[in-house]
Amino acid sequence: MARRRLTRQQQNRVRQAQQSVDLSDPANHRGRVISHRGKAVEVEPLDQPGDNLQCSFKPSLGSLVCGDRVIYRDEGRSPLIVALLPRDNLLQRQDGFGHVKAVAANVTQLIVCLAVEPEPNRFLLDQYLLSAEQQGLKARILLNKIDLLPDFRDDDDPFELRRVYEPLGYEVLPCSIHQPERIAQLKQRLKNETSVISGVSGVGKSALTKAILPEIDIRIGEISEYNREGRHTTRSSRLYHLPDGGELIDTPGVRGFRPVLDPALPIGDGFPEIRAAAQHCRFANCRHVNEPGCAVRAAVEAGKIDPLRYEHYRKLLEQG
Ligand SMILES: Nc1nc2c(ncn2[C@@H]2O[C@H](COP(=O)(O)OP(=O)(O)OP(=O)(O)O)[C@@H](O)[C@H]2O)c(=O)[nH]1
Ligand SMILES: [Mg+2]
Ligand SMILES: [Zn+2]
Repeated sequence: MARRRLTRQQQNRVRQAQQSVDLSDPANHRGRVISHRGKAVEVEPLDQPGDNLQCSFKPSLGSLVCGDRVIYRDEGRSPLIVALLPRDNLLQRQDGFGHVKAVAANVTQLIVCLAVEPEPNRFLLDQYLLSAEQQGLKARILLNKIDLLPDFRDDDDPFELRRVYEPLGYEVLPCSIHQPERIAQLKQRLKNETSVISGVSGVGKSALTKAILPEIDIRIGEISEYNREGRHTTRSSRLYHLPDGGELIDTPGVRGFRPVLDPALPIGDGFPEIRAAAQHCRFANCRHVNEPGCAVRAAVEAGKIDPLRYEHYRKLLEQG
C-alpha cells in the first residue's frame, strides 16, 4: 500500500528546516532520535554510535519521535537539533482525549504484542493492523506469556488468532520470556528490521526487550496479583540496537489504540480480505454496508470473511 503522504504543511516545514542547514558546516551532524521525553531528546550520533547526547530542539520542528533522523548542531554548549529529515513513515495514535501521539518513525515492521493475560482485544488488534497497512509496514502478532497455558502445544490456537489472521498474511508467534527457544524465534523475526513493539500495558513488551538484550537496564512492571492489570511502567518509547542487526523500539502501553487514519485511503483497503473481495462488488465506490451486489457482505455471509473483522471494519467506518 501507499506510504502515508505528508501534508503540504509538513512538507514545507521539512523543506524549510533543511534549507536552513548547511551540512558542510563541521558543527552540523546527523543523528537518530533514541528517545524523547518532555523537553529532552536523546540523540545517537550517526558517526559515533553509542555516544548518545541529550539535545534540545527548535520548537519550530514540531514533535520529534523515537526513530527520527535529525541534524543537530554541537558547538560546545548543549547540542541543538536544527532539522528533521523526511520520514519514511510515522506511526501515530489518538489517546482517549483525541490528542495525536506519535509512537515511532522510520520503522519497517510493527509487532503487535498481545498476551494470554491481559487477554487479547481483537478490536485493538484490528486497529493496529489497519494502521500498519496504511503506513506500508509489515505486521506480526505476538502472543506472549504462553507459559501461563501449561498444556500449550505448537499447533494449539488459543483465542483463534492463527485461524483468523494467518490467512491474511499476519504471522502469529506464541512467545514467553521463560522459553528461550521462543525468544530465539522472535530474535530471528527482528533481524535486520526496525521493529516497533506495541500493545496494552502489562503484556510484556519491556520484558521481551530485556529477554533479547539481557545486558540492558530496562524497567519491567509488576503485575498486581489482585487485578492483573498493567501499570504503565514504560513512560516513553526507546530504540535499542540488536546484536544480530536491526533495531527494536519498546513503547509505553496503550489503553486503546485509535489509529490516525489517512483520509485519502479507504478503510477497507487496510483490511486485506475486504480489499480482495471488494474487487467483485457491483459498484466501484461500494462501502460494503448495504449496497446491492456487495461481494464483501456476500463473503461475510458465506463465512469467508471473519464476522468480527467485518464488524470492526463497520465500526471504524462509522467512527471515521
Ligand atoms: N508469565 C509470564 N510473565 C511475563 C512474561 N512476559 C512478561 N511477563 C510479566 O508481565 C509483567 C509486565 O511486563 P512488562 O514487560 O513491564 O510489560 P509492558 O508491556 O512493558 O508494560 P508497560 O511498560 O506498562 O506498557 C511483568 O511482571 C513481567 O515479568 C511471560 O512471557 N510470561
Ligand atoms: Mg514496558
Ligand atoms: Zn461492497
